Amino acid sequence: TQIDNQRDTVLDRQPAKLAPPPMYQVILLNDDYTPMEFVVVVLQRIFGKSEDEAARIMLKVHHEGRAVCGVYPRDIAATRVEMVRQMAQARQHPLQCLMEPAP
Ligand code: TYC
Repeated sequence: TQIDNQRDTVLDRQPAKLAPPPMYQVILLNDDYTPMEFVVVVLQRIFGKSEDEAARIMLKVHHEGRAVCGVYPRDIAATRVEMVRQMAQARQHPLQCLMEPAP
């Protein structure tokens, strides 16, 4: 029937697999006051980096002004941004963290 055909058309519009979620880069910004060692610890604790990788990212921020710490679905990125802000606030460091849509 016409109704059945309309229903099938709607069902057929569903993709076979879900599209991957939009991804967001979590970015650390440089400042003149946050200790390097604190930034390294943040990258290890919140982003699961090794000490060497954390030091590499910290130095990239220090020299270039910003660097990507990780790329995640929106809610995970937002949670990690908030965790960085809480860690920085707890130690009274001005460390800034933000998220941007991944290109
Ligand atoms: N520029 C800071 C200093 O010289 C170190 C630093 C690195 C701060 C990375 C923030 O996201 C940052 N102590």
